[in-house]
Amino acid sequence: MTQFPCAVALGSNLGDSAHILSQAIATLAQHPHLRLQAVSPWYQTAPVGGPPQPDYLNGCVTLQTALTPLMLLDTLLQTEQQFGRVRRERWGPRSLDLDLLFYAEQIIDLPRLTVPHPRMRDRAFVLVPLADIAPHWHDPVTQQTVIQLCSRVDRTGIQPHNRGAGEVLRG
Ligand code: GSY
Repeated sequence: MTQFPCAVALGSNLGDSAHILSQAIATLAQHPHLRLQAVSPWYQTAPVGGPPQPDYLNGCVTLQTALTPLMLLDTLLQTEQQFGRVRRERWGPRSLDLDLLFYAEQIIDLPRLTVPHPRMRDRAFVLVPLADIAPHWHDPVTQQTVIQLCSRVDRTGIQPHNRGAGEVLRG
């Protein structure tokens, strides 16, 4: 079966975010139809938008899957719910956010899903960790690579987290 390379952003600012992110990645890694490829370092990031809220912990993963984009979206939503995600305010704090950024180099425009993620190009909290693991991924909409997109965003408020993802994965 054809495997498609995908990139997913992770974020958390409620609860023990480092633990939640590492457990979410462990859950995705155990999924029978997902093959985890790379995990970025974590970054502590100032919140963008919404009400006053705590800093986020953000990171990205790349994976391979034969799931369709909507099946992958549903898997990500189920994983969010497993970690207590309750959708309250649109831009409010959350225990776990999983956003599908890229599905190969496909452009997808469905009522439930837009890929590449429509706001990722403005978000340093997505592009900085993504550039660590997929700098040459090609955005099919802008024709820019991730490293090019990353060079255009303001990194103010983005700091490496003292507990990197590798350490979290090792327990
Ligand atoms: O869209 C993801 C949730 N989110 C974040 C986030 O993950 N990180 C930062 N720094 N700000 C955010 N604002 C929202 S909404």
